Amino acid sequence: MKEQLEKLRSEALKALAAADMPAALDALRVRYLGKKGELTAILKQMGGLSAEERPVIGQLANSVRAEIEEKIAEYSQKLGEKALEAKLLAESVDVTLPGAEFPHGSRHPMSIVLDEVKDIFIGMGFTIAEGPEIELAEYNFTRLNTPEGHPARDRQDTFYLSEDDSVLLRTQTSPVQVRVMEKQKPPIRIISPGRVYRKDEVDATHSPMFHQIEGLVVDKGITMADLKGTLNALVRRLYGPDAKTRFRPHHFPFTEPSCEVDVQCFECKGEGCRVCKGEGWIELLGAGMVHPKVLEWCGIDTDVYSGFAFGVGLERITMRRFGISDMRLFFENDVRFLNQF
Ligand code: 2NL
Repeated sequence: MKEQLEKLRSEALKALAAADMPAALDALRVRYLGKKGELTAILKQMGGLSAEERPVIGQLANSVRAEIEEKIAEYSQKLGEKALEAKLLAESVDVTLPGAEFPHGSRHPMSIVLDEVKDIFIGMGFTIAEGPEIELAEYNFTRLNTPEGHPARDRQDTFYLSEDDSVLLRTQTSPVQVRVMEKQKPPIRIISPGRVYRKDEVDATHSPMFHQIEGLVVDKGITMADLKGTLNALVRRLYGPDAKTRFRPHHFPFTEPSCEVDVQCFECKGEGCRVCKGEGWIELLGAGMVHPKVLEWCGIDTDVYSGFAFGVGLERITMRRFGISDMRLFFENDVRFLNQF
């Protein structure tokens, strides 16, 4: 029995030393020390031993068991440490590696200029007003002193959405301002930027969809001087403090009197060149004193209040601002163009 126990000890220790996984250690524990294991099988023969031999063999069996248990504990801890080390190594990150580059977009030139214009007007106490792109002809035309039959309502120029021409894609953002005047008592100081639609063929300076920024001021004692001061401030903020302006008489149905505002050509300083087509001036926007009928139809008392309004094309001022000669570049989304801003 002594030899059997010694053989079991050396076999078990060899097998334990070769185990490479915690599960293998467990299996060996069952095989050698389990209830139906090899050690138990040997001890079953104890009955045939003499009284002197029994305690000697018993002691040896206990020391074999203790030694195997000790080794199992030792190897099991070692295997655990090895597994943790391997896991940490597999999960390790080299924090000194350069980060993955994230491609940055850039702002659209028209967004840049629109934000500038908004800032300029917010600085003068204006708020931003927005409204629907699908409008009633009532608000887009009639309420702006452009009655049925007026040439500006031509089916050739306007995207009508209903057979009776009562619903359309707005041709200007003025209807937004009419809706504000209807609801809000003066003083009113707003700008209304947004998309507008006209049946134009696409070329370098035309598009069936473009962007307009309209402005409206209604208060007591508003005169043409307020119009000139406000629009001069806009032009000088956009094109520099030395930009020269010219106010020319014009006609719009919704303003009286009306004017167009030109800025002196930055290329030739008024001499006349290719950029300004020999004029020395470049047309920038339209404006005027709000027609009394337009105010009255919104319930504003023209004995007390007066106002001025203006409209400017965002594409046009952006082209002038960055020296862009073709409007189609704004809508084609070519990154070689867009990345330059
Ligand atoms: C242009 C320039 C303009 C207005 C827009 C306006 C708005 C209201 C009342 C009166 Cl609510 N006027 N807007 C005024 C003058 C010019 O746009 O070239 N339009 C065809």
